[in-house]
Amino acid sequence: MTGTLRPVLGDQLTHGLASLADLAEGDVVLMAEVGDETTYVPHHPQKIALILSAMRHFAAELRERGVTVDYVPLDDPENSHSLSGELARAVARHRPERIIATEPGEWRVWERMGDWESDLDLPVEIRDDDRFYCSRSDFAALTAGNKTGRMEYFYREMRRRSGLLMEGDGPAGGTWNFDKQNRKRLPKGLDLPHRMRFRPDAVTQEVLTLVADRFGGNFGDLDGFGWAVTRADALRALRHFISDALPCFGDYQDAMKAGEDFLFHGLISPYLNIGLLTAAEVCERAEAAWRDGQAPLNAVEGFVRQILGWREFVRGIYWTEMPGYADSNFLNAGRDLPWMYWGGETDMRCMAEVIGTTRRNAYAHHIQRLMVTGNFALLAGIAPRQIEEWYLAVYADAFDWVELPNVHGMVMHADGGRLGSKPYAASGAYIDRMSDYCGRCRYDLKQKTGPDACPFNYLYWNFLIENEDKLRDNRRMSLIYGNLAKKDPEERAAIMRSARAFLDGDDW
Ligand code: FAD
Ligand code: DLZ
Ligand code: SF4
Repeated sequence: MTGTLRPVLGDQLTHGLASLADLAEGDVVLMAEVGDETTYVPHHPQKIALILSAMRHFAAELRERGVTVDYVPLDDPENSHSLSGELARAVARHRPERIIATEPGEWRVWERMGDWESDLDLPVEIRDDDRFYCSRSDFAALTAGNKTGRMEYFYREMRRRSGLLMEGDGPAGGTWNFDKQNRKRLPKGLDLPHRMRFRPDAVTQEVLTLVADRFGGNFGDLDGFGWAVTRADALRALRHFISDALPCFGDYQDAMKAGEDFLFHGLISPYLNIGLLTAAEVCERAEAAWRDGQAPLNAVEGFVRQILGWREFVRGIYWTEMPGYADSNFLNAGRDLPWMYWGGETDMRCMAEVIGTTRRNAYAHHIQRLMVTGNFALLAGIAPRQIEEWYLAVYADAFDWVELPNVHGMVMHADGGRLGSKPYAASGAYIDRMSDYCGRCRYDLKQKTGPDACPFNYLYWNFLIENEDKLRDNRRMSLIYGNLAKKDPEERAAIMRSARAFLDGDDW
C-alpha cells in the first residue's frame, strides 16, 4: 500500500472528522472492536451495544461512499483486543506510508497514541478534534489569565465567539442566563412528550446477541434497547426533541418525577459524544427554533448553555488538568460504594428511582445524576474513584473527558473547587421540592434525625460538620455554616449519631 492508514475510534463516528477530511485513493480506514475498550469498566450493556452497532453502521456508510474500511469485529479470532495492537496488525497488513488520527477523548488513549510513531516506525499525524467549539489549546489560553476560569464567564465568551443567541454585542433577551426561570416543579397533569425510540435493525440485533453473550452479566438491562445507531436516526431524534420537548426544556430542566425517565430532556448526549451529531448543529438548530418562534428563549438559552457552556467547559478542564486531576481527593472521602448503586435493594425512593432508570435506559437526566446519586455519594463520603467508575460504566454517554470533571469536580468537590466554586450538597428538602419521590418513601422527610428520618437530612449536616475545616472559609458556604453554628451541641450530636448509625449499618 502507498496510502495512509486512518484509525477511527468508537467515539469518532463523524463523516466530517478531521482525520477523514482528505481521504484519498488507496487510503484505508481502520476500525476495531477491542476487549480493552469494552471492559475497562463494566459498561452498561446498552452502552456497548450502542457503540458497536454505531461503529458497524458507520463503517457501512463509509464503504457506501467508496472508502476502503478494514473492520475488526470483537469475535475475530486474531483480534489482539487493544487499539494499539490492532493498529500494529493493520500496519503489517497494509504497509501504509503514514498514519493520520484525530486526538482521542481520553487521556488513557492519548498517552498510548504518543507511542505510536516510535512503536510503528511510521510518521503519525494527530489532528485536533474540531467537533468542539473550543480547542484544547484555545481553552488553555482563554483560562490562563483566569478571567474565564469559571463556567459562566467562559460561556459568555463562547457566546460572543460563536455568535449564538446574540443580538449585536449583547445577549439575546438582554441577559446571559435564564436559570431563575428554569426551576419549576412539574405541575400535576402536565402532558409529557412521547419519546422517540428506535427499533433495532438486523445489524443491531446481531450486536445485541453478541453483547448479551459477552456482557449480559454487567449491570443494566439490554431489553428495550432503543437508541439511534446511525446519523440519520440521531437527526430524527434531534428534530423530535426540538419540536416536542425543547419548548418546555427550560421550565422543567430541574424537575424529577417518579416513573418518568425522560421528561423534556434532549436524550442526545450519547449521539453527541460518539459523533453522530455535532455540538454546532445541535446548538444552531435550537437557536433556529427560537428565532422561528417555536421555542421560548429561556428554554433555548438553558439548552445551549449546557452544550456551549458546560460540555465545552468540562472538556477544557479535563485536558488542562489531566493527568493529575483524577488523583486529587480534597475532602479525603474513602467509603466504599454501596451495593445499591449496582442494583442492590434500597428503601430510599429517590435512589431507587434514579438507579432504576439507569438500569433500564443507561440514562438518567442531569438533576438525577447531580442531586440524587451524586449528592448521596458526596454526603456519604464515597471514594471518588469508586463513584467515578460507576458513572463511567452505567451511562450510554459516559466517556472519561466528560464524566470525570462532572463527578470528580461538580459532584464530589474532590478537585477542591477547580470546576465549581462549592459542593452541590443538599438535604432531602431539595429533592422533595423538585420531585414527587418523597411522598411514598419509607423515610420521613420531616424528621431530621433517628431511624425513620430521611437519610439526606442528617447526612447533609453531618457532611458539613465533618468537612468544616475545609469548607467553612468558602464564601459561598458562609450562610450554611452560619446555620450550622446555630445548632446546639445536642442537635449536632444527634445528627452525627444518626449519620454514623446509617453509614455503619446495612440499610443501604
Ligand atoms: P439535556 O438535559 O437535554 O442537555 C443537553 C446536552 O447538554 C446534553 O446532551 C449534554 O451534551 C450537554 N450537557 C448538559 N449538562 C452537561 C454537563 N454537566 N457536562 C457536559 N455536558 C452537559 N454528560 C455526558 O455527556 N457524559 C457523562 O458521562 C456525564 N456524566 C455526568 C455525571 C454527573 C455526576 C453529572 C452531574 C452530569 C453528567 N453529565 C454527563 C452531564 C449531563 O447529566 C448529561 O449530559 C445529560 O444528562 C445527558 O442527557 P440529555 O442529552 O437528555 O441532556
Ligand atoms: C467505549 C468504547 C467501547 C465500549 N468499545 C470500543 C471499541 O470496541 N472500539 C473502539 O474503537 N472504541 C470503543 N469505545 C470507545 C473508546 O473507548 C474511545 O474511543 C476511547 O476511549 C477514546 O475516547
Ligand atoms: Fe429520598 Fe429522603 Fe425523599 Fe426518601 S424522603 S425519597 S430518602 S429525599
